[in-house]
Amino acid sequence: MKAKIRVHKGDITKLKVDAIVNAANNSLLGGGGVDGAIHRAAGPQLLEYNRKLGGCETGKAKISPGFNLPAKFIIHTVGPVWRGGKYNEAELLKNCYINSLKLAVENGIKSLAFPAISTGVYGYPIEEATRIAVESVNDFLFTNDFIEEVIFVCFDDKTYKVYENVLR
Ligand code: AR6
Repeated sequence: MKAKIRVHKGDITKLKVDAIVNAANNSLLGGGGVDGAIHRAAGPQLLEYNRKLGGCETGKAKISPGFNLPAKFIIHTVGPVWRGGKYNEAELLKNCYINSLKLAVENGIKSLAFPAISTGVYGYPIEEATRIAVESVNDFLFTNDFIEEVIFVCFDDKTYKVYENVLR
């Protein structure tokens, strides 16, 4: 079966999918932006659980239960901080998508939703980040047919328009 890719405008914490992806930081202990929203919606058990995960390197991914979320799991990945583009940011951002998808397959996850990783506080230019997001997911799905649905969740109009353009 060919996996479906779609764009959704809204709050990722509301989605009833097998897993939502969190744009976390290396501590995995919460923060602002989508990370803060996910911790608030999942409840305090998430912080307790993540304390045992021992953090996460940039570009890698770790999994937790969804706790109070409609999603069953949360895949926490850590995007690169944008430092002008010469510090391996593109490769690290690609790794976030690929490693999240690999972890999803390992855990029997068939539907997952990604936020626009690194494009908020971490400052990654939105057009470039979106191209990497879409290409990485497309490449992965081309060789792996376990995943049935990938949703790119955009929190604001600007991000939504960029995703629509890149996907078209
Ligand atoms: N649902 C979907 N997308 C959201 C939501 C939401 N509820 N809230 C924000 N976004 P950011 P980063 C969008 O800053 O750049 C945290 O403090 C947001 O509009 O959340 O990877 C972490 O702990 C933007 O488009 O993540 C790290 O320290 C996108 O999510 C740091 O921020 C990513 O913005 C990670 O920075």
